[in-house]
Amino acid sequence: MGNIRPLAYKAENAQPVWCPGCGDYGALAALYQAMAELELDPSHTVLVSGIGCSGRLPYFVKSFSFHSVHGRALPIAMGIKLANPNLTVIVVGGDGDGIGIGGGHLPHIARRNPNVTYLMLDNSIYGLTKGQSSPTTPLEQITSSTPYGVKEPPLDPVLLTLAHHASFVARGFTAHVAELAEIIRKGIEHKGFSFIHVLSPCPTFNKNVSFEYYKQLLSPIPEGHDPSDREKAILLSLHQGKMYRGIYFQQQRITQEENLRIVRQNKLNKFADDLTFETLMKHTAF
Ligand SMILES: Cc1ncc(C[n+]2csc(CCOP(=O)(O)OP(=O)(O)O)c2C)c(N)n1
Ligand code: SF4
Ligand SMILES: [Mg+2]
Repeated sequence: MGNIRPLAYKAENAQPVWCPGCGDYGALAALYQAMAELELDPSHTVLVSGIGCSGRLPYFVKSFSFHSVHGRALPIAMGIKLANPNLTVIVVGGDGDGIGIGGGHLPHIARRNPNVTYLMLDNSIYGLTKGQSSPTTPLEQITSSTPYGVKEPPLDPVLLTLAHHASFVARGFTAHVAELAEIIRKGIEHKGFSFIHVLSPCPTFNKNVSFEYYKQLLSPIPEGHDPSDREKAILLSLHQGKMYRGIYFQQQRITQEENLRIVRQNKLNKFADDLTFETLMKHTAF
C-alpha cells in the first residue's frame, strides 16, 4: 500500500447517487483502492463510461472523464489511448452497454490489445431504464421486458473476451472489495487490454441476481490454475453451475500502440533510406 489514501481519489463536488445497497458502491471503493495503490496521477488518468447507472461512476472519481454514448465507450477510450499513450485509460460500463448495444466493439478492442482497462459492472439487468432484461439475465427470469421469462441463454462476458483474444481476463465481486481492488490493480498494471467482469447486483430492479445468489454460485479460482493457459481458462469459464472469482487469463503480447509505433518507425526509416536530392525536392513544397 502506498502513501495515498483511497479517498484521495474521491471527486470533491459529487456524491454517488446510486440506490442504497447498489453493488456499484463496492466497485467504486475498489477502484479508489487500486488507484491509491498504484498512486495514479489524476491529471494523467481518464475514465470513460457508457450510459447506465454504472456509467455514472466516473463522476465520483478525481480524474479526467468522458461520460459518452450508450455502448460506445470502448472506441472512444481506444481513440484517447492512441492520441496520448501516456494516459491511464479506464472504461466503466454496464452489461447492456458492453455486450448488448455495444457488443460489436468488444471483440475488436480485445484483439487490438490497446493498453486500456475495462470494468464491466454486470447486474444482469438494465438498471437505469428500470429493469429490462440484458444479455446476462438468466434464462426464464421475468423482467419488465420479458413478462413470460427470458427465452435466450445468457452470454458469459468472461468466455466472450477469452474467445476474442483479450490478453487479461478476470472476474471480481463487489461484495469482496479488497479482492476486487487487487484484480483492478493488476488489470491496470497489465500492458494490454484488461477485461474485468465485475459482478455488481442491482437490489432495486433485479431481486433474482442478488448478493446472496452470487454467494451461492461463486468461489475463488482453483489453486493451481495456470493463468497463462488460455484453453484451461476457457474450460474454467465453461464450468457448469459454478462461477469463479480471480484472474482467468493473462498473457503479454504487443499492444496496439506499440504496433502503430513500429509501423510509423518503419515508414520513417524507409523514407530516410529512399531519401535522395530528387525525392527531397519532390516532398518539399517551395
Ligand atoms: C442509443 C441508446 N439506446 C437506448 C438508451 C436507453 N438506455 C440508457 S441506459 C440503458 C441500459 C443500461 O443498462 P446497463 O448498460 O446494463 O447499465 P446499468 O444501468 O444496469 O448499470 C438503456 C437501454 C440510450 N441512452 N441510448
Ligand atoms: S437501479 Fe440498480 S443499478 Fe441503478 S443505482 Fe439502483 S441499485 Fe444500482
Ligand atoms: Mg446492467
